[in-house]
Amino acid sequence: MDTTLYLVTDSSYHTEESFLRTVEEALRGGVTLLQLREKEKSAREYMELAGKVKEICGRYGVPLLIDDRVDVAAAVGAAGVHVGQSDIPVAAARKILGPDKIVGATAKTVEQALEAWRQGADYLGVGAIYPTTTKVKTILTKVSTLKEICEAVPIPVNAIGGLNAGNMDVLEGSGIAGICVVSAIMKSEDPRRTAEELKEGVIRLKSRNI
Ligand code: TZP
Ligand code: MG
Repeated sequence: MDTTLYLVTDSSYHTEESFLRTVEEALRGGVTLLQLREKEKSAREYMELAGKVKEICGRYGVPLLIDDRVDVAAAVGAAGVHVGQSDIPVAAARKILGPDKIVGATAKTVEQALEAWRQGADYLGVGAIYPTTTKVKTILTKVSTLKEICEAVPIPVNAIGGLNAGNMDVLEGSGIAGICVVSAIMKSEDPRRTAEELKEGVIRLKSRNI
């Protein structure tokens, strides 16, 4: 699993065709991990879309994770699931999916990060670093907290929230493994180019972390 450039999707302002095209262009541009995040869809609709996205991800060798729904992840044979603080706990997701699947978790404090890691999380998403236009219940997380979390757990930690190629330098020295983005790519006119720029930026940041 490589969390360098982790695309979290939002299909709400796309037709299915433009959504799938955006996903594929982003994968062409170098996205390394992809989470299908659907808040409005029924389980059936979520599954149908997941099947289509999984086929595209498969062609680019990129693991597909499903947000919130462990049942949907299991049913479509996704690579794993991402759970937040109000979703089923990491340990329960792990129990259902087994040791070989990826279970990621959201953490906003060092305590939440340690708990998720102890329960078997494979990576953490931490944020929001900046205010976000994406529909989400979140609070801002200081970069200092992000750094403390990176130091506290031995698993990859990704920053999320309002990140784009022009504002990610605040993450320098934080110890992140990568970034998660939604709108930077999903709302881009050229998702492939945007993914390339973001990935270059993250790789540059990480090289300065050492
Ligand atoms: N969790 C914290 S911020 C966020 C999530 C899902 C949304 C990030 O979206 P964007 O568009 O990259 O700000
Ligand atoms: Mg959730």
